[in-house]
Amino acid sequence: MSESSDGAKPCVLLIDPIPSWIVDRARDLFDLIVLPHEDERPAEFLDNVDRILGIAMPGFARVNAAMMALMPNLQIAACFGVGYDGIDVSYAKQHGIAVSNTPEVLTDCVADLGMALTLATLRKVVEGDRYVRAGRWRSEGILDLSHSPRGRCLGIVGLGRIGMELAKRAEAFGMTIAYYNRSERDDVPYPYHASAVALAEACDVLALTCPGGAATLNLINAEVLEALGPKGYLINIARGSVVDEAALVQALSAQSIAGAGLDVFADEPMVPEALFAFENVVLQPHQASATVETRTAMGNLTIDNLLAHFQGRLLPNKVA
Ligand code: 8YV
Repeated sequence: MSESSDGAKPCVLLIDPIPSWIVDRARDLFDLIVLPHEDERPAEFLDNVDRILGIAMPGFARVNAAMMALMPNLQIAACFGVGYDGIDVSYAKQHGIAVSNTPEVLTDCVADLGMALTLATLRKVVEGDRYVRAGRWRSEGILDLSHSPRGRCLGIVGLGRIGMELAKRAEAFGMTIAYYNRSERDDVPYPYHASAVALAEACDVLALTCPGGAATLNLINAEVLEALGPKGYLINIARGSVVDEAALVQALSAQSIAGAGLDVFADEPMVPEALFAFENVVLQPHQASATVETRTAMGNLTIDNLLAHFQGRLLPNKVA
């Protein structure tokens, strides 16, 4: 079905981790080479670089110009994720390499984790769990009181599909919504703020759902955190690169913000160890879209994009 005109299956490089059942499906359709990591250079890869026509890759894999330049016949990079900031898109465009992603199928799960982090942080869910397990409830009495989301304002940086779903969930918990975007939307009822600083000043919980990449690098810096203030919380389900992590550690140490819920980090899986010390910080291993259901849908969509390309059809999710 995915055969090219000479009858051969197209050769695809798949960068792990992608669920095993998706890898199995891809193996049926493509002549598959699996790389454990984008930095690996095993012989199976190096001996076949000329044959590789497509890449399937996790959103966070760094498929930069040097990596793509190794494969002179590369035609498509299909990203297993909505954020494709790991791909050098301008190199891909210059060299006629198509780029696709997997939007929509992960929107609900990512928004769910954004809400879960908001609740976990404000309501001390993880801190409470640690408190019980350590026997402190018995020895020290009740945990310090937590905070209700009700009546608080959720400020969303990047009001796209995921931001909108997070807004819906937050409204169900009695929160009001405000946002900052590259440009104001005329189709939402929420107040717009013209900068991240202005939004941080106006909200109680600042949630990041914007794309990563150069345009948002360190957007949440010391000034924004100061504007968020000692009663404000930061929630990041976007990309670690959006936050100046040193400034965040500094703000948490100085208690100039109230806490943070973080699913993403600048140099994953390396998490700044300074964050481990804060009881008011909830840490997750970049798992917002990581449910069996969503990762299956993402994997199938990644394959659909590759198949569409090799069969000469329009890509369902072409981003470049
Ligand atoms: C995944 C993501 O963690 O979609 C994204 O942008 O960050 C996640 O869904 C990643 O792409 C999995 O490979």
